[in-house]
Amino acid sequence: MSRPCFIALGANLGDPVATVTAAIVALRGLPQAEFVAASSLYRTAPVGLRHQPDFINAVVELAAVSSAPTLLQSLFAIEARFGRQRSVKNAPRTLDLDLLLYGDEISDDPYLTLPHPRLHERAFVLAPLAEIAPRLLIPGHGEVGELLRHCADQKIEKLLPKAA
Ligand code: PH2
Ligand code: MG
Ligand code: MG
Repeated sequence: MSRPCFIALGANLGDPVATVTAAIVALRGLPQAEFVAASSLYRTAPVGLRHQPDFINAVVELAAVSSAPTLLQSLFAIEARFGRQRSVKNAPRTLDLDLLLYGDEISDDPYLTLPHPRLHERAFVLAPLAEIAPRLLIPGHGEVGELLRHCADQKIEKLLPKAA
């Protein structure tokens, strides 16, 4: 049985548009999950650590057949392939892949908290998520579209698709 799962992509070092675009291709190729949908790319102001470049963000939906920890390992492997180095929390990064939701699984394990503990308050996650799943319910918080309306003060801009 497969589970609907949602992955947030974020990048703000190097060429973030190229990286996020290539990371979506990498997620499509994961053997343990089927691709369902990808959002547009968004340019977003940094949340948390302020003085760093704007981010490019997007969200992908997969139908996963592996367990959540196994999927997470695959996400770490893709991050590493794109040169991710871990330093301080919220530091600039070449690629960040966060597992937002894994079916209706709820977990307070600090290694993998589900749903992602801050997703309901971040426009850079909610706007791309609302594009592909506006009625999705975030357990304990409510509907994605409604949560996004509460983040109207956060600066985000949808990028136009590149002309062929
Ligand atoms: N990721 C963070 C912290 N702040 N801000 C934006 N705009 N986009 C991100 O992806 C992001 C962030 C931690 O992962
Ligand atoms: Mg993150
Ligand atoms: Mg992360």
